[in-house]
Amino acid sequence: MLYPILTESRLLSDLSGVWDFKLDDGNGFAEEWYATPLKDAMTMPVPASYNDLKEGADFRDHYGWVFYQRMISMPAFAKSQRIMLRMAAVTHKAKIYLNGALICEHKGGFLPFEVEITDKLQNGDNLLTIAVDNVIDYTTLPVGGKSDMMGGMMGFGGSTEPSKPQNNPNFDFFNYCGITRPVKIYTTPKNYIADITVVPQVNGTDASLTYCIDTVGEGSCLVEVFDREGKKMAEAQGTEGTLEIKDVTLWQPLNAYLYDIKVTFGEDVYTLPYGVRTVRVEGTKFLINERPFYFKGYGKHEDTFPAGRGINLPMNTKDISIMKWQGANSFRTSHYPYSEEMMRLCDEEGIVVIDETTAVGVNLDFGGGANFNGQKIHTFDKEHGVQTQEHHKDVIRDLISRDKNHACVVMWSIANEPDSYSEGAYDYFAPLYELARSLDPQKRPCTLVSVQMGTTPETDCSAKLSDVICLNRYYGWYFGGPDLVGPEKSLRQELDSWKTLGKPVIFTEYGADTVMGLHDTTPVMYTEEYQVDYYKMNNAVFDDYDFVVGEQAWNFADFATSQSMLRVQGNKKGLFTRDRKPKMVAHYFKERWHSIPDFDYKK
Ligand code: BDP
Repeated sequence: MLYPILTESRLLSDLSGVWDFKLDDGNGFAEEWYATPLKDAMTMPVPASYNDLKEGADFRDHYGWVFYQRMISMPAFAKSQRIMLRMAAVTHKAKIYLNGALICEHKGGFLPFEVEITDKLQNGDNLLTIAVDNVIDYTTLPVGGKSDMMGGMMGFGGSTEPSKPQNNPNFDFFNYCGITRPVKIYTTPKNYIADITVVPQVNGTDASLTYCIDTVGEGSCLVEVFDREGKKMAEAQGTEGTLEIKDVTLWQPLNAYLYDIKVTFGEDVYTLPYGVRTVRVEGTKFLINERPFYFKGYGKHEDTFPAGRGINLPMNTKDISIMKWQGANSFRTSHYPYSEEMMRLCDEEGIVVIDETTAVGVNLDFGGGANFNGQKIHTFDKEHGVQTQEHHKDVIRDLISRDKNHACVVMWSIANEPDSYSEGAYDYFAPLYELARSLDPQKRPCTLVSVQMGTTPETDCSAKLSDVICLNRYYGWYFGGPDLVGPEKSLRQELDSWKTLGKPVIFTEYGADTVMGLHDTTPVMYTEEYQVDYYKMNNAVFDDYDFVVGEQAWNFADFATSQSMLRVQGNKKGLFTRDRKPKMVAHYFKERWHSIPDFDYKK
């Protein structure tokens, strides 16, 4: 799916601004709130998560639908064109109404969808209503549990009956929702470019790009490649073909180079920024441009105050600047696809990305199996377990369709900490890997991010299915700690067992909650000193194993999550605070990462 841009043939209008807004009181649909201007509406910015923008727990923790509304109209000169309404992310479900008529529905809160409105627009003003649902359950991704997962982590299992219906995230981040990314209108000519796919191949100093242009209607197709100075480097005719670039400048981690691929089809013109690089796994090495790469970075969140998960362009820019300050080269889009703007920025800035789906919480073992009111239900139990596989496929389709051309994306993460070790896991995941591999034109490596639940290469289906083994491990935090000697031993034992697979291993999470400002001469848990000792122990072990090809700390920054006794106003495992101030450990990592080269770290 193409990112909407303004070109010589396409008009683009961003509907960001302050919209009318109302929480559903249970009567919204029956009273057809979408059909007339909302009564007693409050103001609400789009895009943003709404939760932190007005006061009170009832507002923040609202369960169910909300309504957003505004007027739209199109200039007469645009009416000869094809007019599209495009939502970049509505969390988690959306119903779109135009002048009271339902024109589109969508499930899944982190990927774009669009609807043609050419023939639906009236002259003059049109009432646009977007109803948004935040309910998560066993059919959604992320998964909502039957009872409180974080409470379960304390060992109490289940909780007392809540006073009203509420979401129980089966994951550790706040269930922010709303219209979190831009809503845009764009036009195309009636004959138009629907999609562009480009696959790079590098031969010595040259590259050949195999391309395929999906078009609708009649027209001839021209594809041209320009370098940064605007010099034409290659061109080809037709909707399929090859573009040969002599003396190619490769896209490199932290040394990005983007060409412009300009596609002209009849009257339609679209320009795609494009980095040329290769990615593959060989033995225990992760090769970018045929050189062994070492991942230094983090799991992140899209989480800032007060926008919640709402897009925050300045913070994205700041985050990448901090990453470079620290000597990092990569991150994982834990635990959902990030905004298209962030992906474009990573292309531009040379940040390497592991691109994750919204599949978090596909695991009913959390909280000691606290789900289903304390009864142990198998995650993949046909009747009572999760019912997410079909939706999971849709998410993979939409994610790859959106991100397939990004140079920054080097691997797909099919899920975070799923139950990949129980009966039914292989049958659930094997088709998903197959789908991802068949859809990705660049055939990037695929992984899932493994949970520390006694999973071993024998029990974890990731061992068979993944090209790279990604481990989330908390030796010295949830498992051991404050003693670090025992955990170190266990970590080494575990790595010895993964060694036999002959695949590369990346630590995609390891970390310790740390409240900025807590200090002690003898480190105790939650102090900045303990966080440093924790990471020193883990990193020393990683350094001893040559098949460990990456370390991504959990988390880049502190972030909001559900309340529990384990969370001190949020998850505090950040190397930085939520407002991006460095904890002591940030300086430790800065020194470490600047001394580790991006390539050829481990021979
Ligand atoms: C892992 C999850 C991550 C949590 C983290 C933690 O993947 O989402 O935030 O643990 O406990 O299990 O901090």
